[in-house]
Amino acid sequence: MTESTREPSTTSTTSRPRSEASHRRALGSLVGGVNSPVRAFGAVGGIPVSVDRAEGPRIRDVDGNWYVDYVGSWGPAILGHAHPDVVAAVRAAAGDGFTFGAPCDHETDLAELILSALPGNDRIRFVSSGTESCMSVIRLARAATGRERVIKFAGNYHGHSDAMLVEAGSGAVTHGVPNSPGVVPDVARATMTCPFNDADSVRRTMERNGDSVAAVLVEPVAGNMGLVPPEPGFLESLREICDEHGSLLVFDEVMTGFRVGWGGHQRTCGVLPDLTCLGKVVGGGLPAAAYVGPASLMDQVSPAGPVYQAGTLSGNPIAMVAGLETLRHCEREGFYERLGGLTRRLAVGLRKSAMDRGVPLQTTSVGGMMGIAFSERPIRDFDDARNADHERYAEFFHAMLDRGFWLPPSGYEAWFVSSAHGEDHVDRTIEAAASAMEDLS
Ligand code: KE4
Repeated sequence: MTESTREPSTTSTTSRPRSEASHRRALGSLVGGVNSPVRAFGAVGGIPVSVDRAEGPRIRDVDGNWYVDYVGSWGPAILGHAHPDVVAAVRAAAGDGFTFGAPCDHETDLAELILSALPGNDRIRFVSSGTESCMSVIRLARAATGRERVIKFAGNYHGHSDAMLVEAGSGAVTHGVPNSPGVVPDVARATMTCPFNDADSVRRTMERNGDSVAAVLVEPVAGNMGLVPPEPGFLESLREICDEHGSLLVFDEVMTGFRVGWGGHQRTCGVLPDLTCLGKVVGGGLPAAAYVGPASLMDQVSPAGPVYQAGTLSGNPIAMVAGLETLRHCEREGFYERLGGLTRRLAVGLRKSAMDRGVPLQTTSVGGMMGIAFSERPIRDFDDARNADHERYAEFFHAMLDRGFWLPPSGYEAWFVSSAHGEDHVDRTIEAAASAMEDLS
């Protein structure tokens, strides 16, 4: 998840006076007026739109405008917003108390369901965010291997822990340098970055550093530089390379877990990681994430083992119930076939609209997630993603917002379709996009 630094010139033509007032007020107390940077519209310009309600596939702003939503709160809303079954389950659980700070069967219920979807894993630890999941997994990998270094991929985002806020130098492999003030250079140096879809760069890195690399951490389908699927053989090569050098392979499936299919991409691609990070969908929209692995690794985490990790609200009973009810819907026969078909319909339709108008647009979909890039050529890594036309994306974003469609406010983000979307929503989106593309400069 990386935002362009260029200030786009585009702003929406629709006035949203209440959103503007909300944002002005928020600026007086919330840093940047938001609680997560991407919401601030930095990559697309204009005033962030404030929301007061969402239902099914739609979201409503404080000026009363409804939009077909393709952000889905960045992935969690896979059933759409306020699904009645999830609302009912959360209401019932809330009546029993919000948090106990003690073991609760809801945690074990969700744990067993998730582990049933990820064969080869028999332990899970719930945390409250994807950042915590990825941060904890790195600590565990370092403890389990006795090694310090980690390899990640340019354009992959694993939350905001220090070790993960690392920008590669130019080109292929380099020792990491911090890409945020406050990240200690020594911490950043332990993180090396390779180009996504370039297994040879990982091989070269390992040949130089293999005996010090604790883990290779990858988004198996990259969703933080637009949507970039792994090329055939890339994940298989990472598995082989890790086996050769005794490093752990970690799939960050915070976004892809239960989004691209039941379990995650590892079920689809057949490459099994040593450890897996989960988040978003598994909490059903409430704060819950997890990391998963075999007992041989996971039982090294406290209190079963010496690797410390803890959390006041970890396994929060209401979040567990929301996750359970959500996954029970996802588990139903045909759920992912329908979701994947709808998402593909959208991707194909947008690309055709663009081609009919001579607009260079790449679209990709994997399961219930999709990506677009205004680019002459397909996006295979972060350099390609950065070279796409993000100004044109910003124009398109506002043109679609004005037409009642809520896209991610950054060309580096993936789109998310929910089971509440129907063909009519998708077809109206394609029509609106065709009209919006007519207006692109
Ligand atoms: P959180 O700490 O935001 O729950 O999860 C971090 C994370 C880890 N791994 C992957 C693959 C992720 O995509 C994320 C978070 N995703 C972003 C959107 N691309 C969250 C949106 C935001 O930062 O506001």
